[in-house]
Amino acid sequence: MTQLYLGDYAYSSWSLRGWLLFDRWNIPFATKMVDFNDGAVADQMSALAPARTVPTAVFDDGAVVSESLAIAEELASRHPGAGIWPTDPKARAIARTLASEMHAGFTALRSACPMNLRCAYTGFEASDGVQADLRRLETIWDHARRACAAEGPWLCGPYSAADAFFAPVATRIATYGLSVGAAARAYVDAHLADPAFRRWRAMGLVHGDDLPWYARPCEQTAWPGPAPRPAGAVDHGPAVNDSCPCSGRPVTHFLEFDGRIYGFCNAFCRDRTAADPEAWPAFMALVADTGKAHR
Ligand SMILES: N[C@@H](CCC(=O)N[C@@H](CS)C(=O)NCC(=O)O)C(=O)O
Repeated sequence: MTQLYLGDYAYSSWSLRGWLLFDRWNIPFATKMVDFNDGAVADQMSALAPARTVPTAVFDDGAVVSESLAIAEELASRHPGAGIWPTDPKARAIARTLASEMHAGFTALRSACPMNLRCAYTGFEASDGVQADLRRLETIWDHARRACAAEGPWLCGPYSAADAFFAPVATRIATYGLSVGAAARAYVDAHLADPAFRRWRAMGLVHGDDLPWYARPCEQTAWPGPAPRPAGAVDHGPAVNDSCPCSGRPVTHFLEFDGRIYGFCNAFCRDRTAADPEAWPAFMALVADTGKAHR
């Protein structure tokens, strides 16, 4: 199975792009985490040199692909029916153009506003460079939507790799309270509500330390996306289920949600579910089945 090397769920914007390219299209992979609090990424990945950044995908044939745009293209070639790029040639060309521009640009926004999925700020002052990046984003997003006659929330028709590339940009606009027009705001909101993004963020809320070098000296405000439904870890069962909804393995860790106790096979599985229960389809299916059984 493809091994996908990822950095921190809360802070690694390129890792989020790489992960979405797999998760959004249900392409199987095994996660290999690099710890941003444990020295240089390149050192932790020395076995894969010259790769030195995350995400890096190692395919079954040994190909090491360490640029997120190349991961998108490789996945599209290796899974031609998946729909990673739009099927319509014109929409595909536009999606590729947008993803490439994202990959190469928006440096003012990227350096002033590092992705941080653990908090949101008020009072952040956007520099002229950041504002210019925002105007450019609005221009190319509007162009894509018009040229592709996109009817849903995404840029080029159905969700494509171009949208995966802009997911971390959307979070920056939301969490730094950056000013954009209504169409761009709706696009940002679609990303924040996307279940795949919510799963990634749920993992970011519970895995790893707070990394102070990503913090900005601004007042914090509430998370700008959908509020997760409340759930919390508990010490003991019994749980309504014997096997973990994530893995099928026997339950060892417990979570209370909506008045019932559910079991999981490890603390991470439980905690990421507690962080945003509705983002995890297998868990919500278990909740629905349990509800039916008790009716
Ligand atoms: N061009 C690369 C950029 C990847 C990148 O810069 N990843 C960051 C994490 S978000 C990283 O690994 N940084 C570690 C370092 O530069 O040492 C891509 O498209 O994947």
